Amino acid sequence: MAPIAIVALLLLVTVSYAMWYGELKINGNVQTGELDWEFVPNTVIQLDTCDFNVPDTNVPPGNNSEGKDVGCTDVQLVDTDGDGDYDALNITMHNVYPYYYEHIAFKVHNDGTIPLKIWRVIIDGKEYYELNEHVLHTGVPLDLDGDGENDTMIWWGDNFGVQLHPCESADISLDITILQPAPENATLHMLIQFQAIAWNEYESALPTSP
Ligand SMILES: [Ca+2]
Ligand SMILES: [Ca+2]
Ligand SMILES: [Ca+2]
Ligand SMILES: [Ca+2]
Repeated sequence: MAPIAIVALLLLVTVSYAMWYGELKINGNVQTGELDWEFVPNTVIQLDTCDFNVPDTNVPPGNNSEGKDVGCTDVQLVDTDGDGDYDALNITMHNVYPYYYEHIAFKVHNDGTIPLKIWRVIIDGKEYYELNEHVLHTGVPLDLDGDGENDTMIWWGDNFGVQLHPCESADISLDITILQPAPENATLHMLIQFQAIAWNEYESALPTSP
């Protein structure tokens, strides 16, 4: 081979290698991007705040025909992992009673660099997955006062498992109903933590038997 041809070949190989290496680096960056998300501050909306007087809503609707304001719900955003973003709801229901109903909605935002999914919630230390698919119609029963009987039911709104690209946000909501075994005038508390996962790890990270 003529020396000029060898130089040309070497040049071609070098350019190809540089292009291939560049592509690898780009893919590598996608894989190792930052998984980060937050509750957007000031997006919490609720039916029955404790900040001012609101007539209680009961289920079935119309139970509270006199429009009494007996109970109320306090919602605070908490940063449980100390990364500077809110990731949990601290919910305290004051003076509540069977059939008391509350609705809470908020926005979650992907402030990292890779697509993610809201993966699971942890309520007072217990993990829940795939909330829409498995318990949409039956709800999640909870025993918040620890007497062995479920006293509270949660139904989740949409957007669990939804894919959020960087900078995207989604609305998530929950309905809370106090059940019959709850005592009158109870103060019930729960901490609901949310955890997200990289979009491509979501399926493999779900428990096999929910
Ligand atoms: Ca975060
Ligand atoms: Ca109220
Ligand atoms: Ca946090
Ligand atoms: Ca209970």
